[in-house]
Amino acid sequence: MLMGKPTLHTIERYILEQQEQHPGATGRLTALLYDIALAAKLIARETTRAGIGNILGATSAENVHGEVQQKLDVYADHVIFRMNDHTGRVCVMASEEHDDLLHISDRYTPGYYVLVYDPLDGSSNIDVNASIGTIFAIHRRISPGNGPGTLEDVLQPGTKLVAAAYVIYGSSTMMVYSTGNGVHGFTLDPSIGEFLLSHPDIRIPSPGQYYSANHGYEKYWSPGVRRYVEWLQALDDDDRQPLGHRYIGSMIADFHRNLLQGGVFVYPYDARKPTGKLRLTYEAQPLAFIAAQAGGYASDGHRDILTIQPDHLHQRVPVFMGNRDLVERAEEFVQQYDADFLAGLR
Ligand code: AFP
Repeated sequence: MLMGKPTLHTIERYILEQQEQHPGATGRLTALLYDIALAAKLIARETTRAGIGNILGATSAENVHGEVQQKLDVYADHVIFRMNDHTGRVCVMASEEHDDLLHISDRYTPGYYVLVYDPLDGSSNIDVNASIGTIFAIHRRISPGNGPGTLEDVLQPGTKLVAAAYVIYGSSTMMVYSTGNGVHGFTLDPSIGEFLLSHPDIRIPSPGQYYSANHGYEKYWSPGVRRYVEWLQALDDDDRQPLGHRYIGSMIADFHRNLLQGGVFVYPYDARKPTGKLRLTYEAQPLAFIAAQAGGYASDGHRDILTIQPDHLHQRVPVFMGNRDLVERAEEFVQQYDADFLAGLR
């Protein structure tokens, strides 16, 4: 008897249904999201075999940030590019693993969308079997004409994003995406190879339960960040409950937990890293877009991350991201206490 059972939504069906709500839609974005989901399945297949295959371990190549690339990074980067270089849907790509733009071969017609991705974030966690992820950001092209996309197309503020998604390879694989109409999460059923709707219309619960920050760097923190974290720990008030602390060192895993359970992710500027570590276009913008669509907020301490106009491809940005009230509190602390500290970093 099937009556009364909830409808089974594959990611393809769900994306299509969302598209049908927009009568003018051409289907190009829908198709691009399918391609991304397919790339995610291929990467998930390899990440779950990482411990048994010879794919485990680092290659000798370094990426533009001087980090040793893992073999899975190389694989994920390649799969995403190859999945999107010939479809006629994308005019240019940018990957966190490459110095420069990834151009579409002149054998193929450049498309209308711009795809920016971090193929495997948190890759230093691969060898210890902790969760890792892939992040995608999609813009419309803004350069005139139908030729190859340009740097201008990639360097757009987050307010111009058409869609953002991430995939987390954890105890299960999940894809979470937004096209500006809420945030929806799908869990991969490996037995049928399909992403099934498991988390419709995700909203960040309030009050937030957790904060995520690398306490190992506390000695480099600014006075504002220190005071903020002490406030999260409720050190100033015996009667207030502290937030729990969780930090994996894999932004997707920390972000995903805080999205589902409420909390704030903090990767600030500090005495060693005046602009923090995380990349604006590859990591901060797409996750800020998803946070905002789930009712949350992301700030660099002074302004909404989505409003920042990037000026170069691998730009870094300080990040405070999660429940709106917790992020706004961070802004208050850093604006009150960090003016001198920041002036000293310049
Ligand atoms: P890797 O991809 O090199 O592992 O870096 C991951 C990351 O960009 C982000 O996912 C983490 O939140 C952050 O770096 C962790 O950095 P710290 O080790 O400095 O805390």
